[in-house]
Amino acid sequence: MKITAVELRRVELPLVAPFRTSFGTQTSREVLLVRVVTPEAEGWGECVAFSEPLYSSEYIEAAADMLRRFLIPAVTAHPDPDPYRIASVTAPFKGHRMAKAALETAVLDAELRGRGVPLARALGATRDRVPAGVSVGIMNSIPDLLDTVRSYLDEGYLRIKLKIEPGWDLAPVRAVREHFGDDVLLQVDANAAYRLADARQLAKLDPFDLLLIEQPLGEEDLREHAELARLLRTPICLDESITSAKVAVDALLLGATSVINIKPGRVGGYLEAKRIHDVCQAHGVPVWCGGMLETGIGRAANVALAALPGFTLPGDTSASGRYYATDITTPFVLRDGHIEVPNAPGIGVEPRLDILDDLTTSAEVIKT
Ligand code: OSB
Ligand code: MG
Repeated sequence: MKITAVELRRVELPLVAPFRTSFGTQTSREVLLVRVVTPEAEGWGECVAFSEPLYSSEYIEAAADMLRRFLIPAVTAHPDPDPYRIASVTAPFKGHRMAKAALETAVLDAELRGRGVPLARALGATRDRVPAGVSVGIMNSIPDLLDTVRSYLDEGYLRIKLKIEPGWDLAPVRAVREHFGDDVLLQVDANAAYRLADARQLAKLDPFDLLLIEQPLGEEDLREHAELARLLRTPICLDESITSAKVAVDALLLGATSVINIKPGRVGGYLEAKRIHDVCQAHGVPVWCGGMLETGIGRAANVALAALPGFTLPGDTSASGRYYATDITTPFVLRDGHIEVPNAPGIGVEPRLDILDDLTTSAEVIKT
């Protein structure tokens, strides 16, 4: 494989509605895209880092710097930068998994397009559509929340996830259960907003039959999550803490988690994500595909991953319209509560270059 150029492009898309989590409120999404050019094809990767390091330590400016100064030079200097070799080439540079994932995905996309192979097939997908859940932000009031949840259920979403934080946990869960019943697949996500001392408050969620509680404690709090798991009936599902397949195994063996949210960007790419899927599947541990408010580029690849057989719970793989009025690819739509898996080569979608150009805030091409 030969890479002739790599482009780093930054775009900004307004969100259809503000999205509030325990770590902040977003009204638009700044995105870093990586485009890899080879003689045979071009490939795209979306870096899932946000503008600020509030979800994790990574942020867009650092990812771009990392790519420009270390990752792209190391990969393009390699005589044969095969996608399956990228992780070992970038391994000497510590951390920065979201930056590494974006580059690996772009190279993988280019290689698969060159061979005419869809990403879903390359990863071992067994389905042609995936069930869609939706993540519902913290709202200003319970009536606002109920209106929002009602409209998502009307659209056909098959699972609701409520963002929670201290002061917005029991009341929203109770209200949603009271209004929409016990049959709604319901889970909550705290984005690390609690401490182990909050166990008694979190145990009050037990009667509501939630599928899981996502990342109640801090990213590095594996032991505390294991302790909390013994105090709750609701299963714990780690998100932020799971940074690799190795950490996933450690967390499972410690009893810190019994379900895993797989986000390819957080773990360094789709190949590592598949390893987590494989080890969880072998041990009967359910997984689902998380989201980072991706554009159609990142969403296409997530949907391919979510089509693997071990993804037994609906993911945060919502339709494009849940996030953006205008997406940079053909939008993903909800049909019967499901999203169709792209079956064209590579990630299977093309960026709409006119829209992409309009939303681009900066671009740089690194020639090799
Ligand atoms: O914790 O899963 C999360 C969005 C941004 C950052 C972190 C998270 C989320 C979501 C929404 O919950 C996921 C999505 O719909 O893309
Ligand atoms: Mg989460």
